[in-house]
Amino acid sequence: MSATTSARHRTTAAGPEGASVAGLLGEIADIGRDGARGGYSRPVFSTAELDLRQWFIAQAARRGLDVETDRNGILWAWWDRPGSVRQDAVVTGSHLDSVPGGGAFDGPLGVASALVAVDRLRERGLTPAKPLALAVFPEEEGSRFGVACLGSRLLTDAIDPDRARTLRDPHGDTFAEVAARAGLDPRFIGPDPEALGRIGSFVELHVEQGRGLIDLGRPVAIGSTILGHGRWRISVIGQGNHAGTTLMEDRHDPLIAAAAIVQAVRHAALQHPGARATVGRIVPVPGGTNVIASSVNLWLDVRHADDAVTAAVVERIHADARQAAAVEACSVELREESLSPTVHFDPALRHRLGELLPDAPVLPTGAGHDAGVLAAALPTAMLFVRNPTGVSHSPEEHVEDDDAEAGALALADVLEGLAGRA
Ligand code: HGY
Ligand code: MN
Ligand code: MN
Repeated sequence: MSATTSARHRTTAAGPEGASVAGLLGEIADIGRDGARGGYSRPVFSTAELDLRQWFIAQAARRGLDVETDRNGILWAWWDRPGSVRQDAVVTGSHLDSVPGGGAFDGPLGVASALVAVDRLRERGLTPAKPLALAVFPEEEGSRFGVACLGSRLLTDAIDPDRARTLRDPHGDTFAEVAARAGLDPRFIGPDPEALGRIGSFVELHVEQGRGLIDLGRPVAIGSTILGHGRWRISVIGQGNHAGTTLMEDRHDPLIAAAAIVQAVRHAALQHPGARATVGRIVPVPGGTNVIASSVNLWLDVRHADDAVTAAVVERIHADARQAAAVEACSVELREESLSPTVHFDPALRHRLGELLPDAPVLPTGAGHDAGVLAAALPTAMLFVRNPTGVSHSPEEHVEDDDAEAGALALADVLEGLAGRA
């Protein structure tokens, strides 16, 4: 695949009648189930996620959409009149990759709702005046290569392509190697001003990752802001040794320091109202039951509306980490892996959505999204759909069928309002 063209996928007959969001999600319900963790593990370009991509391509083709894969692995399914110029397009979509042991809705709800919104608009007899496109972004969760929203960051020149190519997954495979196996040419990943230039506005529908809509008793909300957030890797280096032959007083055990650091993370967050800080992943090396680790890697996720506070929390944690390491005669390194400032969605677009969905409340989110990355380059907005558990990044994440349909209908209203009728 060359830098400019991209793989096209054949289109066939018109779409299915009466597809529902729940029905579409039911079609993929067995893809990527994680028997060990529960929920779903669908890392980008894994067999599971590739199967989901093929499912989307088939669903889009059944709707007569013109599907292409771009240089960064983003899928674009176009609904426009033959020969029309693809500019000022109204784009909607989300992602299909998941966190380890994630829920069924984070990402796929937005993709399935986009397909059903096309069905609803077709049933209304709509021919959109502006080009419409459905998009699927790779590696939104950053679960395999560590950088969230990698696809939309590449598209918008928000990450150096050389850095992206050399990102490694937990098995040591680089993004370049894995992307090549998925059919991309890693030489050409990177900024794509032509693809970006086609988009007039982007609206992402997503399961709400919180309890706002439950408490308000509404099915759908409009997004206002995305909380600033970043990821850091903390490495503690000690002395690997034998668990049985090393006296306690002779140990330099990085896991001891790491345990203190995890506690320090909670403490630092609590010192700053509104801050959120998490260690969700900790990996001792080599990781043997009868082995004192030689080093430990922890990944830190810190979020706050004020980027200066985020920096202060990280600095506090870094100072505590150095102290904890020193006590155990270990050393510590902190490395920023990604940082996203707080995003305020485009006010004019948000106002327009408010006109189109007058009953929808406006809610912030603490979760990052591709809509947040794209916001640096073009007007973006989000819709959230009620999640009765309020839980996400867990198998307990849920959306009731009726709310899912309400979300798709709201998305259809937004797409029609933004794209207009030809
Ligand atoms: O981590 C996040 O906020 C998003 O779910 N990727
Ligand atoms: Mn998501
Ligand atoms: Mn997520």
